[in-house]
Amino acid sequence: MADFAAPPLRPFSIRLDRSSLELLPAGPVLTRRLSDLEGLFADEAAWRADVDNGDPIVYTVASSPVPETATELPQSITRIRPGDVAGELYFTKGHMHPVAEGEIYLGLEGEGGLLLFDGTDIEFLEITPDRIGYIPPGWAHRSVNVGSNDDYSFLAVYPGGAGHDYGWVLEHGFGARVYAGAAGAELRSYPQPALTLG
Ligand code: S6P
Ligand code: ZN
Repeated sequence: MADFAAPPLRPFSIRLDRSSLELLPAGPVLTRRLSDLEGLFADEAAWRADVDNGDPIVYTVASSPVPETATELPQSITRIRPGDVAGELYFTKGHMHPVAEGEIYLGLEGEGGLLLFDGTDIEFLEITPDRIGYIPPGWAHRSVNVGSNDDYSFLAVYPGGAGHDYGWVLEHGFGARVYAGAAGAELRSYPQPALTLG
């Protein structure tokens, strides 16, 4: 499998292949199955049943060779499959950057949502192709595929020294969950009732 390049890097260009949605040259690819998302879905029994029934891939993260080291600026493409666990739409684990630094996401295909939580306030940004979502420092972020049939893919560009704190999410949650509703995706903040999106 391709690996990250070792600093110091020389200037180079990266091609975004529009048909395959790959970054070329490629770096490592991370695959997250449903079993990797333990403790994150609201309905734990339904999550367990789906894990036992094939443990599907929920998302992949394909990086360029630019490494996650301080002062570098890595990029990756996340592709989230369509699906849900008892109505709760497939999402990424979500994390906080322990070194408070910003990040941008650029929508590439499908319909996505960017759920943000700073421990108090919740924001939800709709991310479609060519739309950029800005993640300010201090906001935990999780991506959701809100489309019913297609993959949702986006390009992330982030500071290589920001780090990824997944424990913060297990401790604080996101303040809201995203479900498939009759009229589209529904953001259900807890403990408040549902809001219909779009
Ligand atoms: C990195 C950036 C993304 C995510 C990716 C997977 O800072 O936010 O590349 O790593 O979307 O999400 P997660 O929460 O599993 O890292
Ligand atoms: Zn991030």
